[in-house]
Amino acid sequence: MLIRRQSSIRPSEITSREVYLNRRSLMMGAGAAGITAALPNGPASAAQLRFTKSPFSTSEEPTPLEDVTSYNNYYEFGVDKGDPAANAHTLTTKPWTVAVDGLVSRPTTFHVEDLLKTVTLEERIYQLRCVEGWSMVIPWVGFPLSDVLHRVEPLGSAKYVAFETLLRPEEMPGQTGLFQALEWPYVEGLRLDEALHPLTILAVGLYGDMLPNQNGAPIRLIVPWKYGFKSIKSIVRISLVEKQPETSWNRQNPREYGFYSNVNPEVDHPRWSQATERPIGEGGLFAKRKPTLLFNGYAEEVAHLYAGMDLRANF
Ligand SMILES: Nc1nc2c(c(=O)[nH]1)N[C@H]1C(S)=C(S)[C@@H](COP(=O)(O)O)O[C@H]1N2
Ligand SMILES: [Mo]
Repeated sequence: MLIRRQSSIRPSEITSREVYLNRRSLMMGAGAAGITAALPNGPASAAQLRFTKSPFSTSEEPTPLEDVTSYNNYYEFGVDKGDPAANAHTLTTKPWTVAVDGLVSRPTTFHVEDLLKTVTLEERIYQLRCVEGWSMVIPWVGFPLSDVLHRVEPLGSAKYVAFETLLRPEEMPGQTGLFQALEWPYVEGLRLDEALHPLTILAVGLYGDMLPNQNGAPIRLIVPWKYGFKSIKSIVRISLVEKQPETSWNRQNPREYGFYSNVNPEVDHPRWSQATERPIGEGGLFAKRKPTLLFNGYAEEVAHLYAGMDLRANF
């Protein structure tokens, strides 16, 4: 397992912290000048992005790139943590379109390449808390989901946003075979106000480069105050809808995974406590667990969205 994982990581992906920090300070300069274009595609590590710094970033130390790109959940490529890094290189991410449709005035199919020319990319260093009880700190590069939603002009009847991952069994080995962990395509959803919240982003990169395939290339959702499975990868469709949409993990086990899935140390998973988490990249399995925070530490920004709601009933 360890051997397979190591051999699947290109040496170019293993950026030392020092190199990353130098590169980051260089790019901060470029971003501040207002340049927002993405460089041409190629191997992930060769396609650096330009972005500005965001006040929404945490000051926590980012998890090493090596861990961020080798310890993944992406069931379309297998259920083991090393499977996505080993298998996701088969995915063709160019060309790629995202259809934004449903209850909107201007349904639009965006080409990711074109979209990148018209958005202002920001680096958002966010906490990621998986429902399984581990966490990372990841420097994403992306832009607010609201940018795209505003462009299609949601109708008054739109109350929720539904997201869909690519369905392509030819390139996604987890979507074929006898054992199917989930129903495909992977689907997720947010309430419209959650989707429009400034912390909610579409990420196209991490650590300054284009997203590696195992992290959801070329475009994925990041909702930092919710358990990681809400942050759906490799999105092909975003639909504005009236009713609460179905979501993959809720469909699979509604007792264990709710629609909201806000990080909450006081609402345990039926099979384990959610009070603490194991930071990945800090001493492996022997890392000291740290307390999990309400809304993953983003309570000040998002608690108002749930005012008056019973967070136990709406888990
Ligand atoms: N399409 C899709 N999106 C997905 C998943 C998945 O299996 N398929 N796993 C989720 C889970 S459980 C987590 S914790 C995060 C992990 O993101 P990362 O691998 O970039 O850290 O992706 C989420 N998005
Ligand atoms: Mo997760």
